Order: sequence, then C-alpha cells, then structure tokens
Amino acid sequence: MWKFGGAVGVATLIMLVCGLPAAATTFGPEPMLFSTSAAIGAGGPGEIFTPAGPFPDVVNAPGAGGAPVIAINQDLPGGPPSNGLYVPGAGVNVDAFSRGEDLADTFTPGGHGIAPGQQNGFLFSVDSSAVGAAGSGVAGESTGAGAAADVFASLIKVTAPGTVTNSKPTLNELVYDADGSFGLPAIGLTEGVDDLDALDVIFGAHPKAQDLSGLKYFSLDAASAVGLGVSGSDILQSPLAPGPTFGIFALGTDLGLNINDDIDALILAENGSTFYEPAATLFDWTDAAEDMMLFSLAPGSPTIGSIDSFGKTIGPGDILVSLDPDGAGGSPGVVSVFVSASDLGLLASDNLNALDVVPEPSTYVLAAIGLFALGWTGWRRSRRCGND
Ligand SMILES: [Ca+2]
Ligand SMILES: [Ca+2]
Ligand SMILES: [Ca+2]
Ligand SMILES: [Ca+2]
Repeated sequence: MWKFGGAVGVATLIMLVCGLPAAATTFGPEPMLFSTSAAIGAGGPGEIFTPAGPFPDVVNAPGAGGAPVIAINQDLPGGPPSNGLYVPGAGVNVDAFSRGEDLADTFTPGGHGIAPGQQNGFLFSVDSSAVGAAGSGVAGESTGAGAAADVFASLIKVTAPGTVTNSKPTLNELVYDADGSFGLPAIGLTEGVDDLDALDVIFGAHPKAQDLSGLKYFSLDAASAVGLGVSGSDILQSPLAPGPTFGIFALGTDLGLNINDDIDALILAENGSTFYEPAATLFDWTDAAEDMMLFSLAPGSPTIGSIDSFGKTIGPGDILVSLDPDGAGGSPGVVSVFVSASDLGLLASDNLNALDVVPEPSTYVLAAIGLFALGWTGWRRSRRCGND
C-alpha cells in the first residue's frame, strides 16, 4: 500500500541529512486531503481532493505538482461500499473535513488528542481577505498573490485554558504552497484564484495515512446545509453502514452553537465509538473515553463576537472547543477559545478556514529516518551530500 519510497523519500532524506535550505519547511511531504471553496478542474467544492504527485497516492510532492485529483467523492450514485461522503446535490460545498484520526490513539497508543503542554503542529489555511500578523508566513503570502490556497503551520503548546505558547519565531510559516514555490510540497492549486477550505493531513507513518475507506467527518457551508435540511454548524459523517446518505455526528446546537453558525474548519480525534462523546473539561479526551473536537467559525456566524467562559471574544480566526460537563445527552456544550487567532499569527479580523493538527516535526524526523532507511542504504552508496 505504501508508495512513498523512491525519489520523494530520497529528496526528503537529502533535506534531513544535508540540512534545510533557507526557504524550506520543517514539515516535509505528507499524505494530504483537502477541499476547495469553488470548483477546480477535477471537481466541485464538495469533493475531497489530493495533490497529484509523481506517485498514485495522497502525498503532496515537493516542487511543482500536477493538478489535484478526487480522493473522496462527495456523492456516488449507487451508494457504498465505495469511497464517498454520500452528500447528494450539485454545488454543495464541504467546508470542513477530517478522517477522525487527528492525533487519535492509533498514532500514539495510550495517548489520545492533545495533552497539556504537548507541542504540536497546527496546519491551517485562511480565506482571501486574511492579512496575517506582521512578519508571519500568512502576511508574506497575502501581500502577493494571496494566501487562501496555501497551508501554514504554527507550533503550539496549550498548557491550560488561555495559556498558549507558539514557538514559531514568525508565529506561522508557509509549509505547503499552492503551486509548489520555494521547493515546498505542492498542493496543485492556483494562487490568487483558489481557496483551500478544508484540510486533513496525516503523518506518513500513521496506519491510516493512505486509508480513504474509513468513516469521514465533515461540515457543509451554510447555504448547502440549509438545502439538505441540516445546519452549517453540524458535524456530519459518512454512513456507518451501507446506506444512501450521510449521518449526523454532532449537532451544532448540542455543541453550544447557534443554528445559524457555520463551522468552517475541523480537527477530530474520534475515540473509535463512532458516536460523539464530548469532553467535560479541557484535555478530558486524553484517556480516549471522549473525542477531541476543535473547530473554527465562518465570518457572519452569530456566535462570533460573543465572550467565552475565559473572557475571550470569539472571532473567525480562533480555534474553538466545546466542553460539556453533562455529556451529549444533557444541556448543550459551552464554546470556548482553545487557540486564538493572535496565538496563530493572525489578525482578529482574519478568517481561518481549514485546519488540522499533527505531531511536531521532531517526531516526523525520527520516524522518517526509520521509514526511509532502506532507500537510504542503497542511495548513499552512489551519492554524497552536495555532490549533485
Ligand atoms: Ca469545499
Ligand atoms: Ca483557504
Ligand atoms: Ca460548515
Ligand atoms: Ca473560521
């Protein structure tokens, strides 16, 4: 199943062993799924795409890549068992997506979701109006052709409610580029035209990295949701068993959101039950008895501008969490800011519209060395760093 050896593996290893060029990222090519806000060549805004690298898999390749291809279909006439979200209709926009494996315990058995004080890479995109904090990666791209089709990373540690450390000197950096400039992993989108609006990246050594067949979790934009009788604030899921259409994982109103809110980005570490089990307190999810679900809201959502339980004003660039001491069957959860826009190097007016979390890059490096050890053994016989 794994097809990540060969040229990409060697290129990654050159970066690891020979040192990173100034413009390169500490996040290498990884299995990546995304959606867009409008149709691209391969399909509409309800499809989940993957960059078309030199290999038939879901890994974004360094440098200029080919046009994206559909990885997971919005709808498939005839129904399961094929790979799809099973959302009917033309023009539907999926605006948040996760396979439910974001730092789930299948990657680190015994640990589930983000632990207190644990540093992780938050990967995100913004919309075409975002500016970014001065000196940040978003600011660098937004002054040019636009940051909306790019993916940025912050290195974030959340120690306690409202206590957040970002160890990126520029707060965020460009890690996956729309057209693969700077030798970064390419997404295959057009700068200044496309807007990447949903993101799911799983580190290559994760057992689900190339697995597109499991349950998928997602949200629709407000207009699409109304047309299908749900809310843009609902988290939906692909069918649990062969069936005609999607199901509901969590109602926005159960999360403590307004029915007119619109979730536009999603991180989910689902604990394997396939039902939503809300955390009662921050980090409650680490025992895998609950799910870790983090999300953002779209501009215009009624909850934007309200004050959370920690005294913070909720904005469209914030990463939010719903905490529910009563559990899913009791009163609605309470929405709070988990990581604020300013902690990510965004302005309070910027909109974050795609989101994921991955282990910090040092974890990648160790695993990548093991992963590519075989290819390296052969490659090193004929080459030396700097001799090409
Ligand atoms: Ca979309
Ligand atoms: Ca975007
Ligand atoms: Ca939504
Ligand atoms: Ca948002």
